[in-house]
Amino acid sequence: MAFGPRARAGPGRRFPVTGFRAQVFERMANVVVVGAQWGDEGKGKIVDWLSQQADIVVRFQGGHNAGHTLVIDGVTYKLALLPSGVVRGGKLSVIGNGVVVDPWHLVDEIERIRAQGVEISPESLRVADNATLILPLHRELDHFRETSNAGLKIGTTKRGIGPAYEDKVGRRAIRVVDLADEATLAAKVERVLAHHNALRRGLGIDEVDAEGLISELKAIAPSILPYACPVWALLDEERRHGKRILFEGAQGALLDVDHGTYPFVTSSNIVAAQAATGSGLGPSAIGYVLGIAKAYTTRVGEGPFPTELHDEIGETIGARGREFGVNTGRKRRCGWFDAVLVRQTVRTSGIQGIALTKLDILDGFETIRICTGYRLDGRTVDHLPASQADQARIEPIYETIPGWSETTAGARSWAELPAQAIKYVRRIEELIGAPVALLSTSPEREDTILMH
Ligand code: 2SA
Ligand code: GDP
Ligand code: MG
Repeated sequence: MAFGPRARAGPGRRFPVTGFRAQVFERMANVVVVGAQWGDEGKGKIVDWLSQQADIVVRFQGGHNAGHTLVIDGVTYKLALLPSGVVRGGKLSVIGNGVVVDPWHLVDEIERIRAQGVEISPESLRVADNATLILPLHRELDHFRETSNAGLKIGTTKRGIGPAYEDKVGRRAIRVVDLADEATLAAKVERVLAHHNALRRGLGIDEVDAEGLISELKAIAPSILPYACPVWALLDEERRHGKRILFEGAQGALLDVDHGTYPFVTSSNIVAAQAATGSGLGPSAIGYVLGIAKAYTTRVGEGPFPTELHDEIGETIGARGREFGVNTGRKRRCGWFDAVLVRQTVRTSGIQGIALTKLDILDGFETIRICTGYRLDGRTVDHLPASQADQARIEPIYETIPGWSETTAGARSWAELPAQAIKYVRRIEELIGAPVALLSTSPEREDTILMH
């Protein structure tokens, strides 16, 4: 076990403290930022905060289902597909092969962010030539599945993410590089439509015309191809030249297609190991895994949520925390901090430190609850069972701790925090088995406390 130089290891501390400051600021490790809950933990803010130390920011999974909010000097930027590093000058932003790219959305988002005064060019943004494209037919299928009564409703963002990943794994996807060659494109379109038109006939949806799709793709190609390159080679080369990479996760580990609350998940791997696969680097490129967790829990879409609050407290947290989808505006479900789930994601992602966000939203609560375990058929379980039926039946076991009446909003040092807030943070550390490396107390970049 490696203990960092400023480790707070001591009596009762039963987890390794891999010094964040030492790893990230002194040893200049490449950091993976991964959501430790169901997404929307505040990754955008933390990636932006960390990007001052990085040369390159890489997205490695998901697509424009992500919604990352950055507030810089009072200006709000809402990103979906573009890496958060894009708003900082002098950084290279990379969309890796693990991402599914809607080319029409990409062009729109570039324009939207440019309109906010941000420069984006093929010098500052690269897209993996082997990334999978999201086509209009993927969006239509996603929308159909979510709105018709056929099949399971997941509560997706209806952006075509799932169907695009299905085609990738089904070996019929059209990739960015295919836009460069007309003959290949035509053959690929024929192949993908052989599958989709058969499916659409069965579902009673109009078939897609091959010529129409080819001409749409040919029209968008010149706007995408200048950004395309073998990202794996570029990243490897830059790494060897000492450039520092920040891997920006989207969604959260509980939405991971393997390790999440399946089938109520997204269609990509989200856990930290995906940073390697989804960018074309080996796992040895990863130096530090930072999990992001909110001081409470939210989820958007369907699926189990053991600590969900259906009362006034849940409404208060949602209203104070402005818990609405960044892209879809959907209301997020809110509940108490679930230490069982975060403990699990600490393990499945190899999280070495946590950035705990939105502590300020809990200011003023008389008491605060933390879920420490689950009860299932009279037994106590210390993890989320894999069985869907068990997930639906588990009941949270809570510990209640006193809240604090002072404000933590905008605090920039440990010394500014009320004693009870510190106790809450310490209890979370104990329960999840990982240190809180960063604490965030407002949407603003500078309202971030480096803990060790
Ligand atoms: P999809 O569209 O196939 O990935 O949906 C599958 C599940 O994944 C969830 N999901 C998300 N959960 C939280 N935040 C997400 N991003 C946006 C945001 C969402 C928005 O930051 O607010 O604007 O509504 C995100 N993306 C996917 C989704 O809710 C399904 O449960
Ligand atoms: P992401 O998907 O993980 O990047 O998170 P989102 O952007 O979807 O949602 C997080 C929201 O919380 C955004 O509106 C952020 O500006 C905001 N936020 C981040 N950290 C804090 C914090 O510490 N306190 C408060 N009040 N808001 C925060
Ligand atoms: Mg989000």
